[in-house]
Amino acid sequence: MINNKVLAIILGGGQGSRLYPLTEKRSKPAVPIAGKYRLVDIPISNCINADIKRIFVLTQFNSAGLNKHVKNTYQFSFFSSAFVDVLAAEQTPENKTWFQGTADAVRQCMPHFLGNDFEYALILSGDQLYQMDYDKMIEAHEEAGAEISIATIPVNAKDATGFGILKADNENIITSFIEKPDASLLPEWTSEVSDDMKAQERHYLASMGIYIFNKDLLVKLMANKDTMDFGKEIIPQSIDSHKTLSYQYEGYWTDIGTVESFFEANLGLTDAIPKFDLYDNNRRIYTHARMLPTTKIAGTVLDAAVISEGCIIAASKIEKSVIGIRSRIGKETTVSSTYMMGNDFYETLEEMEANNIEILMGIGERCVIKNAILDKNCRIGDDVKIIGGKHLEDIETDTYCIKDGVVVVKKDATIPKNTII
Ligand code: ADQ
Ligand code: ADP
Repeated sequence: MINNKVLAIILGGGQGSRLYPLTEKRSKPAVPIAGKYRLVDIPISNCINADIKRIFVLTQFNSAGLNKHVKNTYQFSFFSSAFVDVLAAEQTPENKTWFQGTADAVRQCMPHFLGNDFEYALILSGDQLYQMDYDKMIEAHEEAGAEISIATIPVNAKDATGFGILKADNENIITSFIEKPDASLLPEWTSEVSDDMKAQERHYLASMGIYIFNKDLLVKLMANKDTMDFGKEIIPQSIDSHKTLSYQYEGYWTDIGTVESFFEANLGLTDAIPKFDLYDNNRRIYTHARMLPTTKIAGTVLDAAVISEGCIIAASKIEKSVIGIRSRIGKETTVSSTYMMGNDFYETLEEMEANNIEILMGIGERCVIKNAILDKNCRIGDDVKIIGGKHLEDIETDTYCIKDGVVVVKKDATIPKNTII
């Protein structure tokens, strides 16, 4: 029973500034992904699939959306020890500040963890898209007699400077580690990798930011109040004195911590065979069971479109786009290369009349939307053109941002009719 031994700790995010404006009104783990899920569903589902069901989610600030989502989704039997608890940074007489880094987040929450019986702490990032069998990683950790294990993946030179890079011996024990090396240092950091990885020029072994720590060691390391970060301090300082295993993974894994990578990962789901497999019987991704009605579509050409439940669509064309729950799209509108997150609720006909709403939730008629992310509950008027692209400069207005060429319409924003972005 792995669940008895392992406590999972999901690092739900610092300030979340790289995902702004998606994190303007919610904490990072609550950001909607893939039409009907939230970021936090990914690591939680990976845990549940590995029979790890005692899970803490650490977040910088509490958001009603995150708490409600976790409470509504992860309900376990009254007689089971399973739980998913959100821990937000809190001011106490000992701690007057927010989490100062990943290790500080874990340190500040240690009293909550130690109230549980466990042998291993599995520390996970909250902003990665992947399906990994953590139970196999725990087995490898036990077999090697390691005190720390780090999940690792071969990456190319371009990506290597953004990760912790390491070298391991023949037994996969880590011998050296450098956090985010300068490009000039890379030649010293290549590793022997499989032919498949070589063919993709992935010569560097990167930390995936997924760690197993033996409980006693974690308690000891957390007693040092000067270390704030795992990648920058704890890991490089520990590898010499504590047996640290590199657990190599070669499946699909991507960071979704920036607007650009988040956008690419979502649109990747429209591929004929997406790298992230939501249709896997054994590695299911869980989310809030909303009991929504089916989607209704009239006169729309759909090409590589991922459409969630409860939508009402009359668009002329939707291509290479992910359309979130309860979305409404008006007639003669075309949507391409766009992630529309959908709506939290339906406006009733009475509400529409009583409030004298001019622009309904969703996208109006005769619009053209391309290279955009539309956050929840936004109202796009008729005849609006939003066409993102790399030629656009980064800007921010009250209702939208442009980041890396992607136009991000903010949550609850209204874009008046005839607007051209
Ligand atoms: P980064 O991803 O740059 O590198 P970091 O910004 O510390 O590291 O984030 C790690 C995870 O912790 C993310 O999910 C983030 O949202 C969360 N996090 C950050 N600060 C937090 C805080 N104050 N409170 C709660 N959660 C917080 C790390 C490692 C690298 C490794 C990459 C792999 O340091 O060695 O290669 O992850 O992505
Ligand atoms: P999700 O679908 O994202 O899992 P819910 O369906 O539980 O979440 O609810 C989404 C949010 O929308 C909730 O916070 C709910 O209170 C809010 N909501 C529901 N109906 C309305 C309404 N008529 N006006 C404003 N907010 C609403």
